[in-house]
Amino acid sequence: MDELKQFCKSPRKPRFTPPEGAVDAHCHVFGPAAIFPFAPSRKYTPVDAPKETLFALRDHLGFVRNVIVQATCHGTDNSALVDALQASEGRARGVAVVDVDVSDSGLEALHRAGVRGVRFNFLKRLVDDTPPEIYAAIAARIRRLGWHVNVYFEGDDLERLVPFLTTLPGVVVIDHMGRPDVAAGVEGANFRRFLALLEAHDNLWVKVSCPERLGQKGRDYSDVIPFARTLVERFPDRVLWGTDWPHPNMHSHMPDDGDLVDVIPEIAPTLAQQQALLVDNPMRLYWEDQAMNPHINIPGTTIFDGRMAMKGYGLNKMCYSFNKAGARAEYLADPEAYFERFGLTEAQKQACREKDVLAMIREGGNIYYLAKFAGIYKLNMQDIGAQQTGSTVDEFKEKLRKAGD
Ligand code: 0GY
Repeated sequence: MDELKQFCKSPRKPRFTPPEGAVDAHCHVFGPAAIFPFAPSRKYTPVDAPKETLFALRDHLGFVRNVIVQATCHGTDNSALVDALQASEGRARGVAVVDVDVSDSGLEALHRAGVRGVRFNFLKRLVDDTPPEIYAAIAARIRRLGWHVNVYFEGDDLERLVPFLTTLPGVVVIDHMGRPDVAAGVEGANFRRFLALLEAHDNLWVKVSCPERLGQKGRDYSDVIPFARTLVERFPDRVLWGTDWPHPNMHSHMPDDGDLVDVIPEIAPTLAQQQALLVDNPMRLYWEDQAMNPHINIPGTTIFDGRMAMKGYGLNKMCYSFNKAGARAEYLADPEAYFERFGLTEAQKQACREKDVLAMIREGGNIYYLAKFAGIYKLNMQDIGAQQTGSTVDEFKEKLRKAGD
């Protein structure tokens, strides 16, 4: 069937009302080509889908924010994306596509505009091959900014990509449920493998999006719903939802975005699931500074919440590895190489070098995992307590003894 170019110009008003502050976490802007020309290397040429139309759609569907993902037709020229972010009054964040030799100042400018991630695309019909080592180098470059990696691949490519995906540091967001073969059902081997992967790697997030591309029944999306629902039930804190507007490269039908919004209560039936999917999860990933954090101001206390868990992910994972004697020996032989392996930030590395437990906590270290780190250096609870209270070990012991009198 021929490619359908024109997106639905007057989507219906959805019956479902998204929760307050809802985020459409996967959509694009195209052009306008007269101002932001498409990339010469592109594999398709879409119709213009400018920011004004996207923002009007956002309001019409009952959403408040967008995450705009750089589409392949704009290559690594993120100008249309940046223009939309800057016009959004803080209500859009972006996922960019960058070359490995992008300058640090170029990355910082993207960050200031609102970019919070980079996208790696593995679909042959959309992009030429990029060697994994190039993607790995980009992933290393963006860590400094706290960005995540967004990956787009077909279900059949999952096995081939697992070794690469599981070595990426930080959060990795997988587009469109990893594009499962819907005909195989949720019990199919590939989807079960996908679930097992998410179970084993809690830095992997997933977009429960794109029923219009994955389904086999045209506008009836019922065959896709079990996949999305399973993911929302199993991983409520790691799922995102998006319209995928303006739906490039569609052949079967052009979706009405109102219909897509009405799929949400079927994949996330409870209010708690809807709140996590549409508000809390995207806010945590893209508007970290504004995400709900009711206990943030307890004086003198570092609150270990979801935000801190994300910040400390690499550090805690490293400490967890110390359960194995071989890992402990490897660490002691070359701590710097070991830090790199787990993608520690400079502040985390410095805290480890100085064995400064309080600094490690400030950098997202969870005391449960840090105890394993302390064990390596034969620090006991009194050594750590002394650090935490700013006293010597003897003073701390004396304090404990007195408290027991
Ligand atoms: C999507 C899906 C597609 C296209 C792109 O970057 C893109 O060109 O992502 C697709 O054709 O499946 O997420 O928009």
